[in-house]
Amino acid sequence: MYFCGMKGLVVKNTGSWYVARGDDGTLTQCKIKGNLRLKGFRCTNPVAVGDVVDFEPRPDGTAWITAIAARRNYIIRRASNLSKEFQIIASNLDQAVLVVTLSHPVTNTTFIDRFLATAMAYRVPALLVINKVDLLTEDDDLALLDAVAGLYEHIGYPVVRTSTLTGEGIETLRSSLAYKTSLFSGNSGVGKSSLINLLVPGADLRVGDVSEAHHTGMHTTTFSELLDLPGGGCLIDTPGVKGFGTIDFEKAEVAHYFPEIFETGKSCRFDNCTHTHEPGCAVVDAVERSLISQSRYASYLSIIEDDPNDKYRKPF
Ligand SMILES: Nc1nc2c(ncn2[C@@H]2O[C@H](COP(=O)(O)OP(=O)(O)O)[C@@H](O)[C@H]2O)c(=O)[nH]1
Ligand SMILES: [Mg+2]
Ligand SMILES: [Zn+2]
Repeated sequence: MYFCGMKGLVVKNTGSWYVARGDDGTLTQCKIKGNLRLKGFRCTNPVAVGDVVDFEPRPDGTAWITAIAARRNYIIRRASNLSKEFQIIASNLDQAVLVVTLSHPVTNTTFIDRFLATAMAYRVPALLVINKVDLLTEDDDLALLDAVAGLYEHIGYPVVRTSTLTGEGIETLRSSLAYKTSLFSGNSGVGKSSLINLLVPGADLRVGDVSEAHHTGMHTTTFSELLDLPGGGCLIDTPGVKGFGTIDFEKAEVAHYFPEIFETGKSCRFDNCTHTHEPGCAVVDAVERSLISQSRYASYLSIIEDDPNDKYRKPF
């Protein structure tokens, strides 16, 4: 037998199997060879949806993944809160989409800010989708919507307001996703599956699926799938992965991932200002003068206070 290696894109990860798609569109079920390991960190699942891999077909029609092509970027998270093991959620992304809602359910801003900071740390541009805007009808609700959208737009994040019920914003979202590989994330119940069903005809994802709750506990396997957009580009759906705001940042680097805090921090008296207690802190001053949002600053503090005793985090 001659070795006949093939190349493919990983389009599905079930936890025990990966599905690789070859250039001709054929799908092959693959497993990892035991010796395929990632350097630098312990990882329960070294291959991710979005990876380009070499695979070696076996007589039974399945294959071994033998190599992973260098990744442009990737997003990982802890396998569980206290775990030292990591899961790669997806790789080679053009953007990370976070779907949020301001009611039913309310997405908390710390969750949003951690997501945005983490995406930036991984050098993946983020897009914020505010879904269920049809529920926002009272003046107060509309003012809140404008305030939240305005806050993130002002910082530089693209924001799309959508409703899967009325169709508002769906075309705008469609064009923001065209020709790109986008990770789709968000708390359960915000309408991810509903949005994907509109964007990917035939996706047929279950809507209002409460069983997702079972996947949010400890030691869950990562199930993700790449779905092709009809006009070009694709979405990576990761049911059970709400977000990825749980990586360890080095305290001093957190401000780098809050663009407005980073910009303002250039005017602090001390170069190594943590924007907490130092005299002459331009950030604290800007928060007091409402030039930086209270909620963003609170999120910043919550991240730097995460685990002060943590050792310097190894670069992944
Ligand atoms: N009012 C309203 N409800 C929505 C919208 N999008 C989704 N829903 C509802 O929200 C619930 C959760 O939707 P689903 O797509 O399963 O959310 P997921 O958990 O993020 O995948 C379902 O009952 C949907 O019908 C929307 O734009 N407006
Ligand atoms: Mg869903
Ligand atoms: Zn400062």
